[in-house]
Amino acid sequence: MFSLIRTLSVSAVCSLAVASTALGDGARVSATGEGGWWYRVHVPRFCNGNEQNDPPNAVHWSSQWEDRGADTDAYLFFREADDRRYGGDLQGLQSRLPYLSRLGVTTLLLSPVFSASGDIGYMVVDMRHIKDTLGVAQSAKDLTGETHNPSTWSFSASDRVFLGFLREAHSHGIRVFVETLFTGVAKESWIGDHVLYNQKASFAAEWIDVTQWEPRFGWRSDKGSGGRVVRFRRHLDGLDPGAESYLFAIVQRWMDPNADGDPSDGVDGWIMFDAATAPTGFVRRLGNHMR
Ligand SMILES: [Ca+2]
Ligand SMILES: [Ca+2]
Repeated sequence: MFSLIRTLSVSAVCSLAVASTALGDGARVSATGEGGWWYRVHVPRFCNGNEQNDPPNAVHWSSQWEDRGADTDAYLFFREADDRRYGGDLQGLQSRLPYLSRLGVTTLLLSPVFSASGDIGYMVVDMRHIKDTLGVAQSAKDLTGETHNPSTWSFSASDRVFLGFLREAHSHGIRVFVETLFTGVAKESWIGDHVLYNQKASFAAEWIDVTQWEPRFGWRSDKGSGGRVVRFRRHLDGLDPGAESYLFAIVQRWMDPNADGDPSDGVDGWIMFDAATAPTGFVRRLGNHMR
């Protein structure tokens, strides 16, 4: 059984600078009627299993968060502290699966793992691939010839780390849900870039909620217009049909990675970060597609 969780606000949880957060302090699962423990993990802050993929501004895992060092100015300190990264990744999370299993965890709710700008992962750059700082450094560079056609998509080294993690989690009896933004992409995403440079000739020209082409390209975003998240164009009760097809293909890719019709090798559910603003028809079709 697959599940789509609509969540109205998880940003407060994700912005916590802590290693991990237990959902509801051990609340029993109720959404599916099964017994079990759901456990929320902010992957970049849970466990660093591979220092080779650390982002450049990563600090040592055991460093003291409150140590100001030379920064006596509180504003400068918090600005620097906000930019700190700790290098948590999928290898680290996988190494802790036995521990999570001993806790009785049956479902992991992961913070966004797809290629994204920033630390938290809601500025989605490319949902076709896993973020390299969570898998294998620079692995996205090995990908060539990919378009919006799913037949051109391949798996990067980081993607394969995630698929290995899924196998290992399932072998421990743990389901994996992933969170993401569905109704838009980062301006600097591969889709946003393609529209920006190709304008009306882009394959995604109709996907994006463009407010004007001339004299200056403008788009509707999560912050009105011109923000960092480029919104997919609304169409009837959903999103633009091309954008919906792309998103359905993304869901299929991660729920059945080897495309053999058996979903046991894929993710078990999704958390929809942007449920509050997602068109209801799209949410309904997305849920049906997952089943
Ligand atoms: Ca790391
Ligand atoms: Ca499969």
